[in-house]
Amino acid sequence: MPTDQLVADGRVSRVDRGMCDVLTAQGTLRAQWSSEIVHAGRVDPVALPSVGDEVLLKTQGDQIWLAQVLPRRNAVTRASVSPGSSHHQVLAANIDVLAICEPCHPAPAAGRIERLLALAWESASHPAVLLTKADLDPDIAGTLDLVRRLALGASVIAVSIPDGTGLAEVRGLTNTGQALALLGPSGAGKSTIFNALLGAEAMPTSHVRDDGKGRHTTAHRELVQLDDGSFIIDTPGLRSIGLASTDGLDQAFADIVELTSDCRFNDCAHETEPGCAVLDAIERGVVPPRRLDSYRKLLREAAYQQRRGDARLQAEERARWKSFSRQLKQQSGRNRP
Ligand SMILES: Nc1nc2c(ncn2[C@@H]2O[C@H](COP(=O)(O)OP(=O)(O)OP(=O)(O)O)[C@@H](O)[C@H]2O)c(=O)[nH]1
Ligand SMILES: [Mg+2]
Ligand SMILES: [Zn+2]
Repeated sequence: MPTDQLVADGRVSRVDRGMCDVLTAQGTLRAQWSSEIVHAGRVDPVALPSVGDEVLLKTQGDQIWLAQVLPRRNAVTRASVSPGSSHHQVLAANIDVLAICEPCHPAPAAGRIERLLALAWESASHPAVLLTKADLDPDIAGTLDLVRRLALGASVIAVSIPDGTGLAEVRGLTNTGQALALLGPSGAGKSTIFNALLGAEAMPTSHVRDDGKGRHTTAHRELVQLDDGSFIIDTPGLRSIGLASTDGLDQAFADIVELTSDCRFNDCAHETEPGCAVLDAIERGVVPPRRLDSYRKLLREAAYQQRRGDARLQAEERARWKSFSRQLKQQSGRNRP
């Protein structure tokens, strides 16, 4: 009898330090990370299992081990928040729809939506904007119109849990086997939507503070499978989220990018140049000046993060080369007569 055998494949539903819950055909199994996984995570934390990952499990005696993380179709990744590290953090893996939750009340934050849209495009998941607490917005049609103009190419849905508005549309965003992740600030109503879709109070929710801020009620990421076979992921409220690369910005700001091809100068910075199509659109009220500022700010920030990431990759490459040449030297020393 082999002591080491494959038991199941499945999808990671929750990650704790060194352990994962995995949804499998045999139900939810709790698995410990194998030493290979721990080692890979030391080299690059991005390799560690994340909610949404498809994984292989093995048993050894009574213990279930997470043996392998299968290649990801995509990952929602944010730039490291700690200044000392240039490693990125995977928020969720294999995500088909990234549902950006933004409360209508008191007012949606345009800059935050734009930032998360860039994150969604960068991860190659389809972006949706869920305008939550629509029941508290006296002009929901106006809010929808405003957000649709800055969320080009994304599904924008008004959601209200007390009257069930928008829930069917949210359900319609994914098919069997596809995954939708809820992302947004604390208090936006992510867990309330998660519970409503699931039809159970699986995640605790809590009132927002008097200043309108959430209480960071959800502390871990959690994936569940709905009756229709799709997966949904609840996440803790985002405090800050850095873009790891500039890759999603062209799509998030497709209107501005398209205008730039009409600028008189190829290297137009859209600041004071004559014949600038972007400035002209702002003058005509087609593009709000806030949106150009937002694009510039995110571009600067993401370019910086990308450079940090590239510098880390180069340093790792150099370290690998050094260790390889050292090995060669040792070997040729040993082979000497
Ligand atoms: N009026 C109204 N209130 C809502 C709606 N959805 C959520 N809320 C309320 O908003 C508050 C925050 O909801 P949560 O679901 O806990 O928010 P969250 O985004 O999960 O917050 P964190 O877990 O802290 O990130 C709760 O008091 C909810 O009852 C809605 O559609 N309408
Ligand atoms: Mg929550
Ligand atoms: Zn220009």
